[in-house]
Amino acid sequence: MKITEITIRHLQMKLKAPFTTSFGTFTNRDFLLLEAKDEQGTIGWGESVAFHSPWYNEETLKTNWHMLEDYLIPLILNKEINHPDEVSAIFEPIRKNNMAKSTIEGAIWDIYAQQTNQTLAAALGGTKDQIEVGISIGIQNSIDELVALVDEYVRDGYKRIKVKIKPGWDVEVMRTLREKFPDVAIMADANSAYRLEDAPLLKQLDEFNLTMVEQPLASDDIIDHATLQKQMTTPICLDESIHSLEDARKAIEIGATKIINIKIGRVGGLTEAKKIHDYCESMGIPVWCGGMLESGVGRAHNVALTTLSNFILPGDTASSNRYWEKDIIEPEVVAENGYIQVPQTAGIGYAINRETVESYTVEKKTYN
Ligand code: OSB
Ligand code: MG
Repeated sequence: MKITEITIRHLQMKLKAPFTTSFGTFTNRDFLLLEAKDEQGTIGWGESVAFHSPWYNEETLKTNWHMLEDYLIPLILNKEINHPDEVSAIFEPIRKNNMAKSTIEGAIWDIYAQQTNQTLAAALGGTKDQIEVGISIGIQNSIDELVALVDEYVRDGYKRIKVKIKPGWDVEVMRTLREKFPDVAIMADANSAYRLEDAPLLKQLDEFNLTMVEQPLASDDIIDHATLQKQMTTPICLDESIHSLEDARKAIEIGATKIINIKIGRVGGLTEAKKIHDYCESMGIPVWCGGMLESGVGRAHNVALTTLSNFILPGDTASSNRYWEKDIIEPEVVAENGYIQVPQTAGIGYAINRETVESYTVEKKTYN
């Protein structure tokens, strides 16, 4: 295939309810949507999961647009590509900027799957026809409000409840949840809110039989995570620290992580995500698919990736209607009893509603 035209749109979608992490609160999701067309007219879609500001990692919507416009799109346009796995080699001269790279790579995977007349899931080597999902709940104003939300999502059938924690919203919150929901799979995500000196506090979480604690310490510190893991029985799962197969290998080797959260954008695309998946499988490390409050396009990529065999634990890819009044895909992603049915049409498997896309578009530009 040869990509002959790329359109980038900045979309802004209002979240149904604000989402709060240890870094702050979102009310809107601003992101880039990328549409790529090849010489036969096949269209593929990619989503940048970078946020408006650099709180999760150093990338932002604007740095992604800059990287795409000035470096990545020129490297891709009119180049003969036989397989999406070649994209990472084409991008090798560009360091990091993984979310920007992943945006194009995802669209190329979509085109490749359509041209080979298979689902994106099958193109990746996935085998499941349904995937198990959990849900991630932001920090709430009170424990009572959190308990009410957890109750609602447990009734909805979500297979695992993840709760954001931060200093002052941690041990008592988890204790209450465990008391109220003795049999539910519960985990906590700190988004790097603690330091190794908080180990005595974090160790108290061991009482609550949590499935895991996600990214308690700094994103660039797998060494302290290894030290902490030696002191805790609850498995540590790394999110922000893992940008590549090499990061995964080192973190596993030093005992910093027993489970890995794979996010396609954070690791630079589906090809690298698959490599991490395969390596973790060979090492007996379970993985699950993280979420970045994606629109339907990113959600579709997550669903496809999760069909690979070592995605053993439920991911964060909840129903579209947990986030949006109206998503940009048709049909929307629906979790029923904690399962999402994997779409069976070629490519990402969901149609893009162009009218809805336009209604959320703040800015757009075409490159050819
Ligand atoms: O750390 O997994 C995270 C949302 C935004 C940024 C980082 C994270 C999250 C979530 C929500 O936990 C996942 C989702 O529902 O998409
Ligand atoms: Mg996380």
